[in-house]
Amino acid sequence: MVRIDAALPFAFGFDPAATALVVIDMQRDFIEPSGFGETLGNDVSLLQAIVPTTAAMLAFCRAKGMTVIHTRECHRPDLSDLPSSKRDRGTPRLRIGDHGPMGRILVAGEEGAEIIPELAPITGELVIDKPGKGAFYATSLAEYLAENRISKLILAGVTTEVCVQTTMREANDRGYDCLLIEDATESYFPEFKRVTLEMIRAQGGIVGWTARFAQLERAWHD
Ligand code: TIU
Repeated sequence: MVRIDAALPFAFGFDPAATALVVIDMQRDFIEPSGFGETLGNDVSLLQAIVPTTAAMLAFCRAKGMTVIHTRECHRPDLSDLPSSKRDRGTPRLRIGDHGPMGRILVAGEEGAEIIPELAPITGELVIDKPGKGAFYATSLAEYLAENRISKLILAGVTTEVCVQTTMREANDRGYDCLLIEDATESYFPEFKRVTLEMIRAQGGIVGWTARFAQLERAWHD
């Protein structure tokens, strides 16, 4: 059992054999210029700041033999899993499925939908393609976790208040204890990240826990 005493709002304990690291949507479309994130009007450079910490955490969890799962927000090439409400929302420069410099925006198999090379999955790691913001909606994630007897999740990735928070809430409702790593998640809106971390751990951990990567590392060595 590993116990992070410094986690908020109180200590987070977990059995590494029954815990998975879930890295959410660290894709070129969100993190590099000319992808989905930028077409929505965001400054994607903000997200690049968490890449070194996320890479270090990935290496650490792999070395400890933990289950690692990656997700990608993307759609089938025929867009049959893309509701018109999602495609037609707002006035982006390019819409999902349109051709951009990294291929078709947020479409499976295109360059932009790939996970950035620094965080590329390795053999044996599950990669979940998801059409929604949450990783449980219309995916096999719940079945995979049950089959592998996973009861707790450690989360990282982007963006904090959109896909990460939605996934964490979906998991929390399904009975998973969830820990979000503060310096391995980021938002295009720093204020949204700050308040999301606060709302997750408010009311006695209504959605779950948060901690920094160094606190996770230290807990393992104590
Ligand atoms: N726009 C935004 O902040 N996020 C998304 O659209 N997807 C994810 O968070 N992955």
